[in-house]
Amino acid sequence: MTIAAIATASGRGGVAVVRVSGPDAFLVAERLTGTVPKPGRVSLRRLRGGEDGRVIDDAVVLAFRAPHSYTGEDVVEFQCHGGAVTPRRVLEACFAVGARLARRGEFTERALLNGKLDIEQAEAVLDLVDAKTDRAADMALAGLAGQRRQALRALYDEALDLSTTLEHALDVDEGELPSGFADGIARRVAALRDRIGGEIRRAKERQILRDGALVVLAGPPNAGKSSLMNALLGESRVLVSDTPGTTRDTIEAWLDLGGWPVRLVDTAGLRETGDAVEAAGVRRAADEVARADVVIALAPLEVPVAPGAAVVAVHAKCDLGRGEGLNVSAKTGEGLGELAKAVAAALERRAEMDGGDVGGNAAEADVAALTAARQALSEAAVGDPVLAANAVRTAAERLGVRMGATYSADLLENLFSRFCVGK
Ligand SMILES: Nc1nc2c(ncn2[C@@H]2O[C@H](COP(=O)(O)OP(=O)(O)O)[C@@H](O)[C@H]2O)c(=O)[nH]1
Ligand SMILES: [Mg+2]
Repeated sequence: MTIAAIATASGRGGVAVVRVSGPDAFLVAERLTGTVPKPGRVSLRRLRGGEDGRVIDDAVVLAFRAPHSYTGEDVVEFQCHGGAVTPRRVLEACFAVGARLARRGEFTERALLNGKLDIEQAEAVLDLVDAKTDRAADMALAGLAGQRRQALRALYDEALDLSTTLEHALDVDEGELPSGFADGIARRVAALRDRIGGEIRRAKERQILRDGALVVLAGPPNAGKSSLMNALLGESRVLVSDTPGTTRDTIEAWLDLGGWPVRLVDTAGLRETGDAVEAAGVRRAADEVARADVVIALAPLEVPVAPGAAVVAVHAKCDLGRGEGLNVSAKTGEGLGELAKAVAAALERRAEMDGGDVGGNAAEADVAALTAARQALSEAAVGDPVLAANAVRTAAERLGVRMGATYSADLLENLFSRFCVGK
């Protein structure tokens, strides 16, 4: 079945792309333009549609023959004028000659089914579209190039090779082993552990870069939280006033902090209050603090933070007088750069930490498998050759889970439901 969709974001724009994929893609193009498009050639064509065959646009037409296309099928793309009307009319013209509307992620799903992409690369496509910082986009591109898979494969191969070597050694007399055999094994095990550690760090970094980190400003009313939010954003996003209790709800904005995509949240000042609305705001503030990856605390915190969360202690309004912690002033800008650096450093450390939630995406599953493999390798250091061989084999198996990974229908559905129509 031939599918079609508007691949560009909706709204007012100079150009929009209508993408068509499937066995009848070239036929669709022929019906709209009057000529069969030439693969690999760019042409400017008049598009006709509607019941009366009226002119609907002049568009640039690109054609790709299977398998040399994004989906691996015949693909035609119309680069038409943007806006609310033209792309819709081009799309409707495609429907009129037999195409149907693509589901979310269906182009990428077809690419996956036709072997043009693997699941990691399909995820990377989504990450690239969703990327909020340069660093997040670079990470997605590395995933698209298959770097993550290659790194895992290299670790798996080494674990497997070590395991084979050890098991072979169990079968021969100790005297027949080359001198320094045990030391050599110990060195390789240690080196593999370190490499796995590096890969865990990268997988965690991928997770933070994908989801964004939650950074929460917290402290008593009038401490200067909203002013600091505005100063960090470089714009007047939040209302600032000398009346305590001005901010009653949580207010958030995306921010690039040293390449880390950060959801920065300003909260109601933490205090006892008789005002019901303010009290609800204070509860919300405490909830955000409890979830935060990093809390920027403008006073000692009296509410709990999540395990592993970092607290950056700040002395605000330092233009009025200096104090403990990082001295910052929203008014003069002093210390803002240092604050951004401190938060970025806290996120770096968080990427290095062990543990963490294990949920539905590939990065999280990688972290779990890598952590289990590293744990198994710690047990290989005990010196007993049988135990060591078992431990290394377990490590190889843990990594292997992520190599020949099979994916359930649920996982695929979950992945593609996060795409937009047209991708
Ligand atoms: N001198 C000075 N005053 C500040 C600074 N930051 C905030 N203020 C003032 O402190 C008061 C409370 O600020 P606000 O950001 O609303 O605090 P919040 O209640 O913690 O959100 C306002 O009158 C601000 O103008 C600063 O860096 N220097
Ligand atoms: Mg405020």
